[in-house]
Amino acid sequence: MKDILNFINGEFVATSKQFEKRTPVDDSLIGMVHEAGQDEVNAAVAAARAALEGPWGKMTVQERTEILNKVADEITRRFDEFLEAECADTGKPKSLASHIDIPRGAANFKIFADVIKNAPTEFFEMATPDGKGAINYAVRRPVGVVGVVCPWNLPLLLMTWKVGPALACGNTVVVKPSEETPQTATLLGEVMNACGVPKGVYNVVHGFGPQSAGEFLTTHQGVNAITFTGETRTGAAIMKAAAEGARPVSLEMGGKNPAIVFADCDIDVAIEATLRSCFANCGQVCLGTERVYVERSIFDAFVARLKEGAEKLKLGVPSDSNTNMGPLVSQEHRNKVLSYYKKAVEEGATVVTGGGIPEMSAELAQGAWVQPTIWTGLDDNATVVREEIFGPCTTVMPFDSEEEVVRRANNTHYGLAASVYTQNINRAHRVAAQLEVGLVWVNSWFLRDLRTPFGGSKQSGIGREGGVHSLEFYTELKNVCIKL
Ligand code: NAD
Ligand code: 6OD
Repeated sequence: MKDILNFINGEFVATSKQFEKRTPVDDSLIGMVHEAGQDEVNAAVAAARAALEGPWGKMTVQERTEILNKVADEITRRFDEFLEAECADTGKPKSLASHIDIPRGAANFKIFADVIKNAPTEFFEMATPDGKGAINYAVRRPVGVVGVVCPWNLPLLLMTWKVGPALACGNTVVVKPSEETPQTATLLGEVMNACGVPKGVYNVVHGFGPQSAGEFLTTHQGVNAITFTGETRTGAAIMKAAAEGARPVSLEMGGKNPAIVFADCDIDVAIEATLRSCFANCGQVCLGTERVYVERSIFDAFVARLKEGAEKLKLGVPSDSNTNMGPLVSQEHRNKVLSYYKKAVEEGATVVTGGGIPEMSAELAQGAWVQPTIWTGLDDNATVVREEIFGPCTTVMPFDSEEEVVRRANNTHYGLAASVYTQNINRAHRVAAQLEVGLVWVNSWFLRDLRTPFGGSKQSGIGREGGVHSLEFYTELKNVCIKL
């Protein structure tokens, strides 16, 4: 059994208060997580401040980005250890994590090292009454100590998506991983030390949200900016905490993402992408689809093919290369998802497939397994059509016109992502333009170019990250005006 420690000022730190980390595959104990209290959070923030004012803050962009490229290479060299830790914490299949989570964990350091090296700033010449003129130029400076609060669904990917650009821009960080997925953030501490990242630049404090490390970090006045990924309700609490001291926030939050399937789509493409968007990572992807609108003339055929695909998914242990669906992250989350499965039926859903707990072998029976589930027969007011479930389930509903489906897709407080399936290029542009979301995929899903803006509208987020947009959050842009 492991001790999963905090990482503060380049050292692994144990505490007297610990909590269990169990794997959702079979509920066996992986290790004890050492919870950071106020003292450890204070120490982490102080270490981050000292590193900012010391070696990290004094490095050139070239020196810093060379180190970050080494970090990426070291993650890749220790790929199997990261894979093992991530799959044990989350239960996700290795086939998935080895293509998405771990490679992106490394890429997030390389890409943002390149972005910061290549991002220009503005320059303006101006005329003045004395005829001599003035020049203006902008320079980027780090915002300071950044608090990074992370969720459990793509732990390494989503943490490095923030830490990569924050460090590239010259900031220092204190990371609060999800209590459900503590391991890879700690492992990254070893990588930081091995690559010569100065102590205090990257710190990890473990614990929960309220009255624990999450709250201690976000209310700490030594933290200059907070970047958060997680539920909308938590984001609102963090925004309140950040108001004290008027500190900036970047919030990536929940979604209730629609897929819109027009009759003129390539149905093979639509089915393949919708199966992924509904069921990949056991439905625990913020960008995942939980509402599928299908044009009435192809509705029955689409539902039949989606059902066939869902029923072919192979639930199993992460190490089995045939597994393409793992358990949910925890028993607690399974209870939440199952309560929605029950609610759907109470509100009149037809269960096309799934709807309960699958039969697993005796050794996996204590795991957090649920069946991939498809409902029809619900209208837009049903609870499972309105609320984010974050499980492997979706409602499929027919529509009759483009105007109708756009209105229904937009009828939500969320605004993260949408997918549109059509071969009519005019329709693709027209519909994409009208959807009230931060991200639209046409004939695809979760196809990511890290140079592009990423984030949600409405209650799905505040701000954009990705490419130069990350620089907007992780740097202060300062204008220097020189009178000639
Ligand atoms: P969560 O909001 O419960 O927890 C996220 C993090 O916040 C955890 O580390 C938690 O300990 C911490 N936290 C909780 N309360 C806090 C508080 N009061 N102060 C400070 N920290 C606090 O989210 P989750 O259950 O880990 O993740 C699932 C949610 O995340 C879903 O809603 C999903 O849509 C969303 N998500 C969004 C994106 C995106 O990019 N928009 C990406 C992934 C997940
Ligand atoms: O790909 C990314 O950069 C990103 N932030 C993905 C978010 C997925 C949500 O679960």
